[in-house]
Amino acid sequence: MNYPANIYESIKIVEKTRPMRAKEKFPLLSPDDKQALLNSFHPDFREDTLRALKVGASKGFKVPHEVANLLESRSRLNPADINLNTPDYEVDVLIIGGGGAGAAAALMAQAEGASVIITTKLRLGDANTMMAQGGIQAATKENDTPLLHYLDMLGGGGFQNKPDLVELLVKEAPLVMSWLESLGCMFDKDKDGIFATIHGGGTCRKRMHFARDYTGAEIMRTLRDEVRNRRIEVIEFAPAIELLLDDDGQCAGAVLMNLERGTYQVVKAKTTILSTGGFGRLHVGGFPTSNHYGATADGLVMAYRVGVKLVFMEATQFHPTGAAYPEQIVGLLVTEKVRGVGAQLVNALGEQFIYPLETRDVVSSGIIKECYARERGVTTPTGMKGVWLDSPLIDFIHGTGTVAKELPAMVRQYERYGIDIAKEPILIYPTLHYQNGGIEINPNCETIIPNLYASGEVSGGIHGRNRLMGNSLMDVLVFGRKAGLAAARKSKGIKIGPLNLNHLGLYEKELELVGVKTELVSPLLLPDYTPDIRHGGGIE
Ligand code: MEZ
Repeated sequence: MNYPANIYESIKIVEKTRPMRAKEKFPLLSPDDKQALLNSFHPDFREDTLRALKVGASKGFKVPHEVANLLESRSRLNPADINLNTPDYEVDVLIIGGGGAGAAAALMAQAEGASVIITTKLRLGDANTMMAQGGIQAATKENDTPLLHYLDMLGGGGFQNKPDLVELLVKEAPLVMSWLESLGCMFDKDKDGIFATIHGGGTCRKRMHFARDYTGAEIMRTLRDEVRNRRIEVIEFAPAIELLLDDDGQCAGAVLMNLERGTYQVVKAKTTILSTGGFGRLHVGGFPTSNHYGATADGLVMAYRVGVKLVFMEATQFHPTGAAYPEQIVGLLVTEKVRGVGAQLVNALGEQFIYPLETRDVVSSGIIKECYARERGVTTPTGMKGVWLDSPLIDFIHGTGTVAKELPAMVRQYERYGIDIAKEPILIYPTLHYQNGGIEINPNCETIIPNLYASGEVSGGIHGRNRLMGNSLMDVLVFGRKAGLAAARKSKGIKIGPLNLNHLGLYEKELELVGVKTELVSPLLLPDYTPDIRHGGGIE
């Protein structure tokens, strides 16, 4: 690769310090030092990141400005334009979202005997599940237990996670691995046929199962095939734009919008599951993102209008290693597996500055500090700063060919731009990766609105303030399955009354009462591309 001179010079320094660093283990931070680092450098703690919500069930709670603006905006719908008396579809379980959580919910709901529709904004499988790379956590090994997994999750989440949700995830995780295998999902195995596993950040055991660095794609491929094989009805390019209630205040389905024609369709449903994913494409704090284009917080907006509560929305996950160079891929994920198999984080002077497998919030804060407080980052031609992820160290330690074998997706991502990551380090900076918080649920995935369920990234509480690697893929499966089962069972004894959209008028009134004047309409559906993300959320 033809690098600009400053980048090239810095690469030479990284190469020089590599043999010495290969023997060096950077010490873990003490709990106090971690907290101090977070307080000073994590974007969640910047004064200008959050603001209190003015209306709704979580009025007074602080959320990122970008989220607050969307929650306090107007509906796309004029209820007078819709005839709710003659629904286009009637179904037991409506699933909104075609990612991992939605697909898992659909499979379980159908197996329970319910009629099921999945409706999705883009295509089935266009979701963050597909884009998760490095692995999925489950305590399947002899030296591991669900209890250790539980403790790691609490440690990662700042000991604030909802314990009953964590318990469910860790206990069901090994079973979910067997379920995936039974559906044909192919994970990497050791020579003896046992799952290959590595560490992720904040894990006390090697619990990360993977399919090279295409783990999410392999899982989503399996689920998508299964949904198709079982002939579950999927309506594509048809985002839900509002939830429906009946006169008893029960959730009763949704209004869909045909993305191509702009026309509406009404789905009357006995139970409704929101699996719409997260908010990465809101570019909270001006950060680039690793998320797919549909991650625009649609589920949060719709659910907030019918009265759900939100939790942990003040905590956003910035994945430590988003691409910082070349410009064309800024923000794309550079999987944590790169560190899991041995790469170190190194500044412009070729020095390690943080243990690479601290939890993500801590590592990201360390990188921001290194770039902006210690000024030991590398500046790209557009002015973005970054530090090195020393990928060639992997082959240096484990032998030539390890990078090619373990990280084929990463190799491809960079070879398009003439960069050989087995020979040249990767320039990275934190990227917006995950919505730690979301809709409050119980272990049955129920929200406080009767017959409305939520699963996957749109829900909150499982990961507390900070999720660990590989627990999102497990979350979408454990809670997707749970939501599907619970909603299907509930739908058997339910009667839904006449449909209404009265909550829209009530919400508008609430906005007016507190003086919110806005032209913004939501759900956003697709990102609004003019934010200035060139500097990667830097703090200059
Ligand atoms: O869980 C994740 O976020 C994940 C697997 C990401 C990654 O770094 O690969």
